[in-house]
Amino acid sequence: MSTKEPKDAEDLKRGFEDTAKSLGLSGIILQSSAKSRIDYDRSRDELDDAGFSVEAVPVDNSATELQSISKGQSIAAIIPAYNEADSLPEVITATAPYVDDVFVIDDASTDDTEAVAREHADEVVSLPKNMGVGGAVDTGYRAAIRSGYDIVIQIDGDGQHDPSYIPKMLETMEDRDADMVIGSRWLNDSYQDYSLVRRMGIKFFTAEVNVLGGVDITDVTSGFRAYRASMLDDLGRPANSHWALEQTLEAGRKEYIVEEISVPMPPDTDGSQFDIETFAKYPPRMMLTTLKTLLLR
Ligand SMILES: Nc1nc2c(ncn2[C@@H]2O[C@H](COP(=O)(O)OP(=O)(O)OP(=O)(O)O)[C@@H](O)[C@H]2O)c(=O)[nH]1
Ligand SMILES: [Mg+2]
Repeated sequence: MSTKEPKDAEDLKRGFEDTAKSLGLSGIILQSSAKSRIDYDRSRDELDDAGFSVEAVPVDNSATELQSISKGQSIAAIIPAYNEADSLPEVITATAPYVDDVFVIDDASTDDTEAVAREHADEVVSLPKNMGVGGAVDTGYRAAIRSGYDIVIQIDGDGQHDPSYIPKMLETMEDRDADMVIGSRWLNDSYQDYSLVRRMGIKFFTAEVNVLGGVDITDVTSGFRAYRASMLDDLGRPANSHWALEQTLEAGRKEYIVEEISVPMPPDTDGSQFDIETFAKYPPRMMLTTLKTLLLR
């Protein structure tokens, strides 16, 4: 059950109860916030004590297997979002069970992204002007570091990244003692659905980072990542264009351990930043980013 007006919520609740009673049901569990998964066992126990209807008890993340994977370390998800009002609720809801808190960085969207984020996320940072993906993710890193989280998950707000891969990322981080884990579309078939130009670009710059940064990865432009906050704190602030190249190269050169897992990632046909102009500017800007990282970091 999710609605903005409290009065409507009460009406809706009564409506559900009346319908359930008329159907002869023995009780109902109501969920007013879609932020967490429902702990059905505990909700049923509460229902036994409370009567006909009860508010759903959320899954307690600290009790889940996930906490044993991440050894009790605190985890924040950061979601950069620019005009993602349609996809954002589902992304937040699906991410929340795997982390302690979900931060949305609204990059001065012109649609309802901010309102949607405030309804579903734990924390919302609203940027006063559009900063681009690099600026938005860096704002998220700083917010998570300031709040003392141990691990940061970065996931896009457009629905391209499947949050159910987060446990695998955390497991890989622990098993391989990694500082960064990247979700790669090159370790499965999904890269084949991207345009030839885009694939060539990703291939080329990934090879470049592998050679110059001493890492061994397949998908440097992926924005689905897990980080140790201590490493993020040690890296410089990535500039807006090509934050992923800059960040991965710097991490490699500073000898942080960068690992990957396979994550299927369909191309985004809606609202992609990869228009003709971006393609044209891509190679020189990537080169500049590389030089800057090599010389200044
Ligand atoms: N395009 C764009 N995205 C932004 C901006 N600020 C934050 N974002 C968010 O950053 C994330 C990545 O942006 P995308 O445009 O999806 O970039 P991408 O996934 O590398 O490219 P596509 O495969 O074309 O989607 C999304 O969640 C965006 O909403 C911005 O100024 N422009
Ligand atoms: Mg995208």
